[in-house]
Amino acid sequence: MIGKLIVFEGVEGGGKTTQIQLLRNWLLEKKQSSKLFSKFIDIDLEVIVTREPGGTKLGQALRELLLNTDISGEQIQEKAELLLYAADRSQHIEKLVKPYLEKGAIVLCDRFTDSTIAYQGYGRGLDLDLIQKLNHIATGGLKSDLTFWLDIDVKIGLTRAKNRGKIDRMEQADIQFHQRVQQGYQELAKNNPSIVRIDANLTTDKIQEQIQEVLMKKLIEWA
Ligand code: Z5A
Repeated sequence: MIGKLIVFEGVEGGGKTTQIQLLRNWLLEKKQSSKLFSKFIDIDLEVIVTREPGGTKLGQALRELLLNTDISGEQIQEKAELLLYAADRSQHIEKLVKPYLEKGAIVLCDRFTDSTIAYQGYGRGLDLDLIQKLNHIATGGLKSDLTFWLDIDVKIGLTRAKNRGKIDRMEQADIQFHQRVQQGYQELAKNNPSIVRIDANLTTDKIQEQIQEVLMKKLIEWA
């Protein structure tokens, strides 16, 4: 694969969506102006923004089932939830992520395999080995080239998410669940050098600065 997969992770309200949009604009701006970028990025090359769940048409339907409390009319069981996230990922990788990486695009993805480890593994308490295997099946072994972990205080993140409007099924879980998810991210970051921690308790601009600084170094390394 000649493209690069850059993933954003973290608990709710960390600002992933906001930061991904800012980074996309920055990359597109840089692409026109910098020698480094034109060496690395073909002039016609795309910067793709996508997410899990919901990066494909099937994924969009699965996202509705997973996050909209009213839609299924019955409680989704934990293993069923795990398998729905895996189905979304498998479709996403085959239909969208791999084809764009093969074309050499930069794919900015809001959540990926670490979300399943953090939410279904640490949050729900499902078996971590099983999740690793399932992640491997769903991705066909594809890994992110760089993961930004937007590390925010759980309470601040949930408050931000709630202030934004209606909260979804996952966000309605109790605070202890979200704290276990946070612990999952801490463990993942400890054991995986491709995860870069970003202090997400700061202003939008300060967070973006940290992200750009890390990515600039990576782009030089990759070029
Ligand atoms: N999930 C799972 O369980 N297992 C899996 O395998 C996968 C996912 C892939 C998907 O939700 C849900 O699925 C998620 C995990 C689960 N659970 N939940 N809940 P999602 O990814 O679509 O949504 P989210 O994770 O809840 O993200 P979010 O709430 O949309 O937050 P965000 O994208 O990180 O932040 P944002 O939308 O950019 O910002 C949130 C608000 O804060 C918004 O009003 C901003 O204007 C504001 N904001 C952003 N940055 C700042 C700063 N710096 N200061 C102040 N305010 C800010």
